[in-house]
Formats: sequence, structure tokens, C-alpha cells
Amino acid sequence: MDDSCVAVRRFFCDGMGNFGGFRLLQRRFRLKKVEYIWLFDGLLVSLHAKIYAKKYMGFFNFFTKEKKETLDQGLEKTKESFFGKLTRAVAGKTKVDDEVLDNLEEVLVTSDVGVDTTLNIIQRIEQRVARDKYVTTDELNGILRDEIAQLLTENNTSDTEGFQISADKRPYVILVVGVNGVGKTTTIGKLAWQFKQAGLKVMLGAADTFRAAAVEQISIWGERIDVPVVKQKMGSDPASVAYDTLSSAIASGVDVVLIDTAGRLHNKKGLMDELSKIKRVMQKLLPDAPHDVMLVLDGSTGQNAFEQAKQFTSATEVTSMAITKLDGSAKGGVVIGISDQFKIPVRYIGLGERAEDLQPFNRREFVDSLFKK
Ligand SMILES: Nc1nc2c(ncn2[C@@H]2O[C@H](COP(=O)(O)OP(=O)(O)O)[C@@H](O)[C@H]2O)c(=O)[nH]1
Ligand SMILES: [Mg+2]
Repeated sequence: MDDSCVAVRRFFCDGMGNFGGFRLLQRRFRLKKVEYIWLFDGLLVSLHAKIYAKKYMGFFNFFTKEKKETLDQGLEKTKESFFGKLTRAVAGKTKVDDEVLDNLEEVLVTSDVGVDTTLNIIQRIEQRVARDKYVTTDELNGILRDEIAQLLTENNTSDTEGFQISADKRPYVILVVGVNGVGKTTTIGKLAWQFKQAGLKVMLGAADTFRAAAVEQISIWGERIDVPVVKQKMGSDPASVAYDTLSSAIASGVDVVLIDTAGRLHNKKGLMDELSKIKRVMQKLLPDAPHDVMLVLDGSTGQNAFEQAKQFTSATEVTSMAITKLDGSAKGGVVIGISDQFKIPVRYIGLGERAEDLQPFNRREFVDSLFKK
């Protein structure tokens, strides 16, 4: 059997001979070839599909209508605050002039977009105003939306359409880093659940051995979503836990490994040493591991998240980011700034505590949702 084959279990079809569902599966996974056997399970017909993705194991694109609603709801507070400020910024004005631009600058900075990105946005709008001569304040919304979307798509990173793993990178190892409390363990739990839903075999490594509660928390997630967690006792060497996890994952044919870490920012050298050791030890088993170093940032901390991104990216090679807790926070603008300033893709955004509240970050969808009235 082709080693890029992955079995998708429990893919229930609503009747016998449901080739529509079958084609959907093929399209969603962008498969070259699909093999299947029918299993009768009471009245339900379970489709056991063996998928031969020539190169990639793809995932569902999570961006359904329901996801859009979660995004809209999650960004509610940010929108309220942003548009409140924007309305005040243009009050009594019909034309976008220097004063409106100054006010807009303040709106963006106080919405946690960050100074540099704000300046980029203002510059773009100035150019637009200079070009179009007379721009009304009524048009400002639309222009802002377009310019922000444009800015974000110019930075050479691509959106995560679901998730893809190259067949020659298996197990695919994601090392999750970030300071205490940002949502690492929760994000790992949510991702593990989504990967599992997509038919992948997942394993978690409890390498945050700093606090007993941390090991317990990831174990609870593991039990809840029925995913194995490799752990040692509190205080043990995180690198040793990572090693154990990876060797166990290799032995049992796991597709994705997620490693939780403590990532204390006590000092840059300490953090650097700890993360390099984890990497080095894993590379003994799998030379190109970790395939992804995902930095988790708490979006509700606004500028603090920026600071953390700066510190972590200078301490270790971060390859992706997840920004959590956007729900219930008015600081969603931080996603725009971080996405613009760091040339590292923001892959996921956290919009709540449920497993399905973690979404792939899609810049266009994000900006559209932010500007939707
Ligand atoms: N509302 C909300 N809460 C979140 C989100 N992500 C994480 N949390 C909560 O943030 C708290 C800290 O998360 P945890 O995963 O323990 O952070 P860690 O210390 O980085 O592992 C927990 O209470 C989580 O439930 C999110 O996207 N939205
Ligand atoms: Mg944790």
C-alpha cells in the first residue's frame, strides 16, 4: 500500500450507493484516487475510504457557514469598538481630509493594529485620496476594508486552507510554544480534535512539565477527545518527554504529533536553550522534526502579544502562529498587525473554548467579517 494512504473512518453516508458523498470526500481531500470498501453497520452505511493522495494528505476546509458565524460573533466586540471609534473619527465630516486621516490613525492604533501597520494603512489611504481627489467619509469603510485586505495579502504568506501534510513528513511534528496562559494546551486539544475528525492518527506530548496542572490539563483533553498523551512526572526534562512522544508515535504509525511546552520567558537564553534541546533530541529520531514551530499568542492582550511575538521569533525559529481569545475581546485588530508585521503565517485563530472554535485564519474572510455591518 502506498505509504501516503490514510484511512478515513466513520465517514457515514446517508444511504447505500451515496457516491455524492464519495465525490465530496475526493474533492475536499484533493485526491488523485480513492479506494473504498463498504461496511454494514446496522442501518448506517459506513464508508471506509482508503485515500491515496499522491503527495498530500489534505484536510477538510473548515470554513463552512457555521464557521463564518463563529467568526462574526467572535469579532463582535472588536467591531463594536472599532466602528464606534471610526464613527466618532469622521463625525461632522463629509470628505476624507488630513484631519480625518489623523483621527483614523488614532482609531487604528488604539484598536491594537500596531503603529507600523497603521502607518502602512494610512499611507495607502493617503495615496488613494490623492489619486481619487474627492473621497467621501461614506466611502472610507469600503476603502479601509480593501486596503487592509490588500496589505495582508501582499506579505508573501499563504492562507491555510484546512491543513496539509506532505506524505514524506510523517509523523508531522508540531512544537507548540508561547508564554503561560496564552492557550497552548487548549489550542493543542482543539487541533488534535480537528485532525482526528479528519481521520488522522494523533498523539500529544505533555512537555510542559513545569506545573503538575499542565500535565493534568493535557491528559484531560486527551481523554475527552480520545487521543493518546505521552507524559512523565512533573519536573522531568521536557526534551525527554518530546523524545518519548516521538518514538512512541513512530512506533505506532501516528500522522500528527503535537508537543506542548512550558515556554517560560524567564530569559531569552533559557528559553532558547530549552527549545533547542527539545528540537535536538527529536532530531535524533526524525532529522527534520519539528516540521512546524507554532507560536501561540493571546490576542486579548493586544500589544503584549506583539511583544511576545518579537521575543519568541528572536529566540527560536517560529514557522507559524495561532492567535487565541479573540472572542470577548475588542483587540482583534492585533491579528491585522501581527499578520502584517511578521512574515510568518498566522495559521489559526481562537474564537472560543469549544474544540470547533479554532479556525484556520483566512485574511480575506477575516477582513470581510470585520467590516460586515
Ligand atoms: N475564550 C477563549 N478562551 C480560550 C481560548 N483559547 C484558550 N482559552 C482559555 O485560556 C485559558 C488558558 O489556556 P491554556 O491552554 O491553559 O494556556 P497555556 O498555559 O498556554 O497552555 C484556558 O482557560 C482556556 O480555556 C479562546 O480562543 N477563547
Ligand atoms: Mg498549558
